[in-house]
This record gives sequence, C-alpha cells and structure tokens, in this order.
Amino acid sequence: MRRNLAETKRANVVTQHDIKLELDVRSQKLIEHKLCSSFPEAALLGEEGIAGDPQSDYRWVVDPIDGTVNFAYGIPHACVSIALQQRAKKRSPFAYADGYETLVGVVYDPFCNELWTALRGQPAKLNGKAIRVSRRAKLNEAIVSIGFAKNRETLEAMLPYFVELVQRVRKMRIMGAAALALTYVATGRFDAYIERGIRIWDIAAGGLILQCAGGDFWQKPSGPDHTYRMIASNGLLRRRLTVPD
Ligand code: LIP
Repeated sequence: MRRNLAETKRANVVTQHDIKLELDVRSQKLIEHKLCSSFPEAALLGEEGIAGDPQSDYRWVVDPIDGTVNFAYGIPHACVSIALQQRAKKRSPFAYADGYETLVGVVYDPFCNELWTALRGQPAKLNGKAIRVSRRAKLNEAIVSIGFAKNRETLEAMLPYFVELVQRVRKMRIMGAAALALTYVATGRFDAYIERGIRIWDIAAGGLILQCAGGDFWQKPSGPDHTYRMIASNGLLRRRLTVPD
C-alpha cells in the first residue's frame, strides 16, 4: 500500500459510488498465502473471496484494503483489517448472524504507522499501549463519523438522519474507511460511528477493538452476503443514536 499510494492503479470494477482495485485482490492473495499456510485449519472470508473449508470452526475475516476509494485517489486514509472468528459454542451476545464471534482483531494503517490490536477479554492496544474510548456523554460535544456505503438506496436511507444528526452534534466526519472509524472511536478520537450496508470484513476486527477499549458495538444483519447495519460508540452516547433500517 505504501509503495502504490501515489501510483496509477488498475481498477477491476468501477461504479458511481465504488471502485474495486486489482491491488485489493493482490493484497488479499498476500494475506491469504501467509495465514492459510500458517493456520491450514482456519478458513478465510475476505472482501475479495473465500479460501479453505467454510465448515471450519475458525475463520479469518479479511479486508485487504479498507478505504479502497481513498487509496485509489491517493488519499492516505486506508488500512488492512484482519479478524479471527470462532463458531460460537453457545448463544453469544457478540456473535454475528451466522454464529461466529471475533476472538482476535488487528487493524493497521500503513500511512500513519498505527497498529491496533485486541484479544477478546483483554485491553485493546494502539502500537502496544492500552487505549480507552472517550468520556463525552453529550451529543453537542461529540464528533460522530458516518458512512454512506456504496449504493443509492443506502444514501437515500441515511441522508435524512444525517441532516437531523449534523445539527445536534459538534461535528460529523465522513472518512471512508469503516475499520479506521471503529479504531478512532476505540481511541477516543471519535465518540461514535454509524453505517448501514457495511460488510462483516469492514467491521469484524474494529468491532472487537472497540469492545476491548470499553466501547459499545451494536450490529444487526441488514442484507445478503454478510451485510450489516451498525452503531459504534463510547457507550455513553448509545441511547442517543440510531441507524435507519
Ligand atoms: C468501505 C468502508 C466504508 C464504506 C465504503 C466501503 P472498502 O470499504 O470502509 O465505511 O462507506 O462504502 O464499504 O470497500 O474500502 O473495503
């Protein structure tokens, strides 16, 4: 990612609100090769495809380049997001719709050299130092990040809420990389982050990092192919936020 940020990039798919790069596929191949050769018993579910036995109890959930449109334009706000999930043995409040829960989460921003890590049940860390969410409990003091996903339908669903919320908070931010928005809430830089039409690989690692930093991570399935709607916050603001159906 560092080597190619300013380079011209080949796009495999271009739609009005999204770009998928050849570098996304190459980056996932790199990650797949390393993880699958070191842990053959774990499957891999990535934005650019799956590998291994989908019945496996363990799976890696990978977004090889989160913030691809930023990266395509040379905007240094993008990251690698990798989570390890296990099929939950019993009903778990942390499980996703298909029964897997996250045990390990790693998000790396190669442009700011910031590495967020979390193991379930232990404090989340940024470059090895423990992090905590903010203590801001009032919306009019809060910075809230929001995402509009990749299609017109989600845009139309989210815009009315954006117009209402922007008047109640201190600032809204639309940064274009879900995994970094989640780690920014976990680090107390943002106080909340909301998105609908987001995919499990965008949020699995960041969601655990947020929970291990004392935050609240609410997710519900909202469509096929691992699509979710979610509200991430410092916990104190949770009751004041919603995400359109
Ligand atoms: C992106 C997310 C972002 C969302 C974009 C896209 P990608 O993921 O991080 O929050 O608004 O539509 O889904 O495609 O760069 O991995």
